[in-house]
Amino acid sequence: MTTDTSTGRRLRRGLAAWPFAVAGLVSAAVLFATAELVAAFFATASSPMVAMGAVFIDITPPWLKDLAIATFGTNDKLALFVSIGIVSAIAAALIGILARRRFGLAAGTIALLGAAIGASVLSRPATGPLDVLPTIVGTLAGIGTLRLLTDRARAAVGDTPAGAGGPRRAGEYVVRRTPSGTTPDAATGTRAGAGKSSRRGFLAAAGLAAVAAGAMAVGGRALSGVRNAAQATREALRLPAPKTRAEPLPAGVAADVEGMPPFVTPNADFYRIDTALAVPRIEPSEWSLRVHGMVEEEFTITFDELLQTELQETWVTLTCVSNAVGGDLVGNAKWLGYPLRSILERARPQAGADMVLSTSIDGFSASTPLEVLTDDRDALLAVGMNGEPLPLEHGFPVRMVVPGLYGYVSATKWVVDLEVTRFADKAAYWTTRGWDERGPIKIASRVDVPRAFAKVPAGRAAFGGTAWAQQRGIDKVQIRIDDGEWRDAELAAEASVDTWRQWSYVWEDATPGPHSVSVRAVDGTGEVQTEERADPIPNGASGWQRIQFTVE
Ligand SMILES: Nc1nc2c(c(=O)[nH]1)N[C@H]1C(S)=C(S)[C@@H](COP(=O)(O)O)O[C@H]1N2
Ligand SMILES: [Mo]
Repeated sequence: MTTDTSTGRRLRRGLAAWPFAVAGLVSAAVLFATAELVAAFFATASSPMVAMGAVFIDITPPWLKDLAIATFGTNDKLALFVSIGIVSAIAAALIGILARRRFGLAAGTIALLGAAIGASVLSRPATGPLDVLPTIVGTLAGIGTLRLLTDRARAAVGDTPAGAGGPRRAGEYVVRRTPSGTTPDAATGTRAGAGKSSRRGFLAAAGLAAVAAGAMAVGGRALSGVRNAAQATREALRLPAPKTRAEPLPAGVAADVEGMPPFVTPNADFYRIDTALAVPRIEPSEWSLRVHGMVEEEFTITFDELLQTELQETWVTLTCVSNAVGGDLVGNAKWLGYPLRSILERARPQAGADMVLSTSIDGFSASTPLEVLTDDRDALLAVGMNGEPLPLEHGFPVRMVVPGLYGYVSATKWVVDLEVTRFADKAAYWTTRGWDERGPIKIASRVDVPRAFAKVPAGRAAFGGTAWAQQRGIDKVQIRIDDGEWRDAELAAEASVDTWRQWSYVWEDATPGPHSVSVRAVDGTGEVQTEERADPIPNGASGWQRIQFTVE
């Protein structure tokens, strides 16, 4: 029963590589898990996963970011972690296979990758030199594990040390070639000398290391949860009552159509867009905002001081510039905060300044025209959202909310720095990545009911949707069924020019068959939403939404 043709040999040698691939995978798991555990004691961005992901997000070209948001929506970060995981797993398996014959080279490769991860940790805005410790400890643990597992894997497959004087350096191993026909247990695919006990030894060691990695990863998560004082502080925090309350919502702000989104978006359902892989956790007692640049008076304000100001409440619909026509990167909330106008009055901007660069603790920045922050709109340094402190992922403890501008140029979460400057002198995060330095919100309208490709019963069909043009308000919404006439939809009550407005329309005699419905809006200045299609980049999508549905 000799199968020792050269193909058979290659096949068996290939099969014999799997323990090394496993050794590589388990070592990588140990590397990341150890680092995660140690990272619980350092900045969030000291975690290799977080730092690598953050760097990746920063260097992602805008088209890829758009594609990711279009494909995965707000799961884009999960998709990123999964991708990083897959690429790391493949690399780890290959390094494991390399370690079989060239352990030094494999260890060197890991050290090099460790250095690259360390560099990405250091490149994050909220990290210092000590924050590379988790990566260093993790890398050493990873290399150590690979050493142990490689030795056991060699024993398991029956590799023997290279003979002195051979082409390999001392200490390195060669794959043992069994002479034809003498492999005692060829049928089971194992090699001579690779006894069951050494295979078990390898599996036990690899299993143990994998379990240890799992425990460290879980432990690290739990530990950083315990150390997440910000969440506990937020839960205990009671915000003061506003000095100026928001206007109560008029009756009838919600269109009476089944399946419409609520007029006020609950915090838990509010869209989330940011570059932060790990949500920054800022203790309010450690938060302060520095106001500086082209101002007469530079100052710093603490969270307690902010809460003692005359807080104001206001309804504002926030929109993301990446929102596609008909998309849902938009939400409406009641915000509580201190007018940015008042902050800037105190700072007294100098002549020539035309922009405020707001920066978050994690390095994101937005360029907002100075005039927008000093005119009479309700631009807020916000601390509350729908009657609660800001959720951590929406900027706790303090963010900006500016009616009329897309979030990327105005809504800085975890804001810690305001610099009064000039557009000519400074550029914000997305401006350096191909987006316009200014981003006023375009008129938009959307069909929420029916959903695209829905089946609608014949007879009386109810349509409903949402339109927005912050700062100008919505004066009219029109819909068109198939290629018919534009018909005026019924507008629900308006809460303010800064909030979205719902609309409805009843098609009394919906005829069976496939149909489409298009929507367009007119804002408070009489401007009609343009039909011209534009992509989100560089300053927001435009065009009329048209959806297909079937009447049955
Ligand atoms: N710190 C920080 N703030 C940020 C961003 C960010 O990436 N980092 N993204 C902005 C963008 S693009 C938008 S649309 C809004 C979204 O706010 P939300 O996540 O609370 O809905 O936040 C803005 N503020
Ligand atoms: Mo955005």
